Amino acid sequence: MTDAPNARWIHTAVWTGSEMIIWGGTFGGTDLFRDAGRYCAQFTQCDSGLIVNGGFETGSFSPWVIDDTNNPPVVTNINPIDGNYSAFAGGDPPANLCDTGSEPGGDSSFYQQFTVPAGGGTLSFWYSTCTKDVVEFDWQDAYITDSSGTILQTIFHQCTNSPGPINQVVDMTPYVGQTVRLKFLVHQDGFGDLTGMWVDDVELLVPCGTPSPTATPTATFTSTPTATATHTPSPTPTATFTPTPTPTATHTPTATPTATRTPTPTPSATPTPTHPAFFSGEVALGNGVYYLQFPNGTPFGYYSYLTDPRWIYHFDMGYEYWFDANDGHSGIYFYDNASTHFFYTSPSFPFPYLYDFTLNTVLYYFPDTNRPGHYTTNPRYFYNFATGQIITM
Ligand SMILES: [Ca+2]
Ligand SMILES: [Ca+2]
Repeated sequence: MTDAPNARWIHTAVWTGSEMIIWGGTFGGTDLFRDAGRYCAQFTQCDSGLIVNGGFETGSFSPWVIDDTNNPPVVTNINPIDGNYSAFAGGDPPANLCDTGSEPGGDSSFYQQFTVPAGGGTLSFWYSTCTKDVVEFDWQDAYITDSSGTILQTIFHQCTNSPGPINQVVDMTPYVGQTVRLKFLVHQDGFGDLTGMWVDDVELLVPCGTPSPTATPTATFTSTPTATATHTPSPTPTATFTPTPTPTATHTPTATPTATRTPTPTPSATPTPTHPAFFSGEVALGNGVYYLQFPNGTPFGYYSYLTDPRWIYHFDMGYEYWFDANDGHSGIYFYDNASTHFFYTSPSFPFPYLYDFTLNTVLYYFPDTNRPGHYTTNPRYFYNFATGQIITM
């Protein structure tokens, strides 16, 4: 398992099927209650299918793109890493892949372009190499580039002789939502001492069970939430709530909030009286984890109460400290730990609309379209009604 959390005891851990979520606990007298996290288990990773023909078993490159042609890369059945075929760049194919021979001067390269899904995932590929030269003159490179070919990350730059295949992995979380290329390149100097590289089994690994993304996550955020009603939150701040809000936010949810606001159902199981009205209807899932869906059908999501029950750990929003708005609308103020902003929201505001007292505007918090019941996280995407921009924070 990778990304294992620090050792601790008296903690809570929940296995969601793809991630271990851990919070609380102590170790060596240190209180780790703020040291929560989500941990991916390597053994649950599956091929997302986003990289097409990653094993080159079609016997050709498509949809890989051949970029530099000194020499043109080939799909070869000579010394394949896995299956019948691997890709090969450099050398002097088909006569001579390695050793010495007729060596062009220049680059031999190919790439595949894809959009990194929410969560990023892990790029994995296998390669083997051969050379009669040194890195000052010839090289075997792998890159992450943007869609214009500008290098974002050099995965390796080397000149090695490694016939035994090597597995290389790349964390793609820095590129979530970006359209990038995975590019392989061999450079030769034309002296006659050849250099080459085989590539095979290229995959973007994601937690097993993740629906394979069909669109870029950014594309789903382009639509502006349409609004038609006017809502003025009239919070009555308590003494503990320092910023005196005078919100006159105009925002416009599609549904008429009053229509959806029905008397709060009184669930037979759940909430302890210490949880404010906002959380009415929450369902205890065990191990201290709750799931809340509002009467209008909108999920609030998954969260747990910390030792101080005014702190919740929301699986997507992060840490939130709540104040009951006591406004008769089950409204709530959140102190958002990640942004240090104060929010107001309620089941009829309705969440995921938030009034941000620092930005003085209504925000719309974007759901994660790939994970029902979840909202965007790492980064969190919001629509800012004051600027008309989508922001992360
Ligand atoms: Ca293969
Ligand atoms: Ca050379």
